[in-house]
Amino acid sequence: MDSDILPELRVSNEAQDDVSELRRRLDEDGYLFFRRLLDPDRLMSLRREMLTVMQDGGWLIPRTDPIEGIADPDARCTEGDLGYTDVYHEVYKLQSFHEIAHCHNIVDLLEQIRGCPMMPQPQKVARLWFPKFTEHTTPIHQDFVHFQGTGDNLTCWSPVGECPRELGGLAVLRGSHKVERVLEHHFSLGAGSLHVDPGLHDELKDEWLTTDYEVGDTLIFPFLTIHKALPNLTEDRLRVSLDNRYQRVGDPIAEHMLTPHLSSMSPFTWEEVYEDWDSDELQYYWQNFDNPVLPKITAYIEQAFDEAAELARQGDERGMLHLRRIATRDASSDQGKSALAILAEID
Ligand SMILES: O=C(O)CCC(=O)C(=O)O
Ligand SMILES: [Fe+2]
Repeated sequence: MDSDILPELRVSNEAQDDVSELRRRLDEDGYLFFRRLLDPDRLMSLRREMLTVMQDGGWLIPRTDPIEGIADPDARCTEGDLGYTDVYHEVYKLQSFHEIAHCHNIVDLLEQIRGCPMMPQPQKVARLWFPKFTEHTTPIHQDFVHFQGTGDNLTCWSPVGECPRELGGLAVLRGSHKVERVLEHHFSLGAGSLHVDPGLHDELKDEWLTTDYEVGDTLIFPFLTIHKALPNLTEDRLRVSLDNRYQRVGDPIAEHMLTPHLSSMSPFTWEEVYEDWDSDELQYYWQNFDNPVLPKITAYIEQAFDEAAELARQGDERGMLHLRRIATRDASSDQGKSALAILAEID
């Protein structure tokens, strides 16, 4: 089905004060969607800040208004590329980017839904997706493979600015959380490098939903709900969005969620993140909670590496690209060394 005709997400604003109805919808659909849950003015000022950093990093056409997000096609890069991480980490230092994940509109709502104290996980995430780069669109997946912890953690996805369908917002597979397990994921290009094929599972229906997102809109879903991004089909606009994860206070957390996003690709510490902050209120806030820490399950990403290696050996460009990225990023790690060895073998 073409992404521009995917049907609409169900809007739950009118049920916002009816917690049993919200829980019923979450159980039935595997997501909740709210229009303007976040303050549009606050998001637009965050948009300006984030895009100004990207313009300074050379990603936008010089002298255009950063709020427009007009990308320089020559600067195209994505997660996994060192050039992406360099600019991304500058964006990541913004205090307002971290603060927005703690805003009461979201945390209070999630506490209502779960009926207990909730907290955003320390690792916040932004996605800064270039146009004309559609092979790198986030593939179909369940969040558990990346973020782990407990199965009923909740992801909250919000565009930073308007995000009509052609800019490539998120789509969810309605009711897919009812598979009640982590499905087998395979190598793919795109954020996370892992994708699942819903067509292999008879119990899943083909009910993809999305919308033309407006500023402040927020999509909430648990870790087993199958979802994907739509391709950014615009001529020249960057898509900017947030996806943050929330858990019960006291629930276990996977150790990598205690670190800044993409710090495994390029060293980056909380101290660096906090360098220019004017408040310490949210710095290391999670240390006040006693969440047991779980080791990261690496099997998913190791399988993706093995599959990419196999593809590369068969001369597949996507496999080779994946190996080249890993080799460039970290030539001294075990994966980096084997990526280099396999690439040398192929040449
Ligand atoms: O924004 C994207 O492209 C990916 C987001 C995603 O998969 C998520 O929010 O879990
Ligand atoms: Fe996801």
